[in-house]
Amino acid sequence: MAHYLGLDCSTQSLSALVVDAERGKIVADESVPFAALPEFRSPHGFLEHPDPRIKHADPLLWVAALEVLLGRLRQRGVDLARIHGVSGAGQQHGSVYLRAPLDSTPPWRDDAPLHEQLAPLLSRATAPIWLDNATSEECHEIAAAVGGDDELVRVTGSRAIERFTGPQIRRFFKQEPRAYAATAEIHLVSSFVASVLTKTSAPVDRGDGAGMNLLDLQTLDWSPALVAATAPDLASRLPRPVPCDTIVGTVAPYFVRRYGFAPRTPVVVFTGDNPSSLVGMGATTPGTTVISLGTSDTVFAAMERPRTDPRGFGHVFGNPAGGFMSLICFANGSLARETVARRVGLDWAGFERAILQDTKPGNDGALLLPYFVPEMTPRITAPQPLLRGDAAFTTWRDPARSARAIVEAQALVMRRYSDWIGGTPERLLATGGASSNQGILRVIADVFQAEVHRLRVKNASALGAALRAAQVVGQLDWAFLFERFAAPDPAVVVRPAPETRPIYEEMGARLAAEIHRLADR
Ligand code: ADP
Ligand code: XUL
Repeated sequence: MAHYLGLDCSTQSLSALVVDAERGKIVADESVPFAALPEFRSPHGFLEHPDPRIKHADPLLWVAALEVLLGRLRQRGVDLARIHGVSGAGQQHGSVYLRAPLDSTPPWRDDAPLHEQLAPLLSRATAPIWLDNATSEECHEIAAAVGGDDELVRVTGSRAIERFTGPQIRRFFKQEPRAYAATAEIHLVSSFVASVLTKTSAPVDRGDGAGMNLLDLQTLDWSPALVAATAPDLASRLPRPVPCDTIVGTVAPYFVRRYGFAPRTPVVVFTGDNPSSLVGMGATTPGTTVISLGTSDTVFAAMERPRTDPRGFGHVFGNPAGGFMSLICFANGSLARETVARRVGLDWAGFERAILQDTKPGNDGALLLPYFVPEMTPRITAPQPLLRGDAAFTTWRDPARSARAIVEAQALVMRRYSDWIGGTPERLLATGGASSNQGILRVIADVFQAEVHRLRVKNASALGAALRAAQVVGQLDWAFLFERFAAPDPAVVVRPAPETRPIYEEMGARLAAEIHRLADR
């Protein structure tokens, strides 16, 4: 039976999912949290920096994690020779800077870890990731050069966005012009990991490329005006944008020797973690809204034609199954929930109980604005968690209401800022690490007044990658794959309580007024 491997290089971990596509079975599900590689000093996937706006990761961490992950799969008895095709996903927007294409380097040796052999290839030691927020100036410059943010939205589906790759490239060029000059190729996280796996210069998937402020959604190619506005001679440094069903190469001999892949195993272009999750959730046709509760919280849905957010916070990316997807991203997702849980001394089981048993919708008037790190939706550059309520609540002495408060506020902002993607959804699909928390799903169902479903597989992004490999290499159609892998878990359906509707309408209005005071103009 043909097996397919999906990889997901996300913010805090690298995961693998192996599927037996025809039999509808998950053969292996393995993950390496970056906290398990302490030598890279990135327990949450990025390096500490004195400037809180700067969030960079060491790309070699991802290479080291890939080796640990493949080693673990082997140890668990997964026969990688049975893999007929590989694809993958990466956290979006992050960029990796190389002195030379990987295929121009001498054959990789087996006597030293790969990340050590790749170190000299980096023209920039670190990769800015999507949490980085340091490029406001560059965003203004790029927008001004092309005639304003409205023009950027028209061409790329998003205004100039701090975490997007174009502004990040511009900042690098301005701050380190010599290192920029020494850069031959600039990759997204997705195309970097695919390049490593194939030892080639892998192209960029258009769907993920749409998160760079560089791709023209009409031509599906780099926009000459934006490329010119971003940095000199950028065109020659960007990989080609290709459709999502492109086979970009085969697994490199190094991985064949070390981990037992069959020679010439095909690799399908890697995409962004959100487009990949759209596939993993079986949500590639319009009508279902996905809420992904990972490091970031995202809300997204398939759409046939690009539609843009009138408030300017949302984005348009490519849908791997054809057409486009809308996406809204909230930086204060899991890390904000974790901060609250830690501050009031709750583990996740306690956090869940606090919501389901110890508090009630509306939280007796308590409100907590969830802004611990700079937020992109809405734009808040000077974040501070804001607490409104009685004295016990506002001094963090009420753990149960703190837990409910952060989740209620997050769900309310998700609803408010996703209203443009197509009315009130009847059905939501939840994924990501925090979707295993029933308390969180309950609040989301009540706030959206919609049924929340969850899939059996937790890692939708890695699953989406494996399914894309099966669709392209195995020529299996989407309906066949979704029926087998993306059916919601019938045991997890959270139905909204209709009596909570007015409570959340009132609370939503209060929250909007508070946000109005806090958000940048
Ligand atoms: P990413 O793909 O962005 O790296 P994941 O989707 O793997 O993130 O989610 C990781 C996050 O899930 C952790 O930061 C943690 O806060 C959260 N998480 C895990 N289990 C629970 C739980 N039971 N309740 C709430 N949050 C959880
Ligand atoms: C989407 C975004 C994040 C990253 C990390 O625009 O920035 O969702 O893809 O998951």
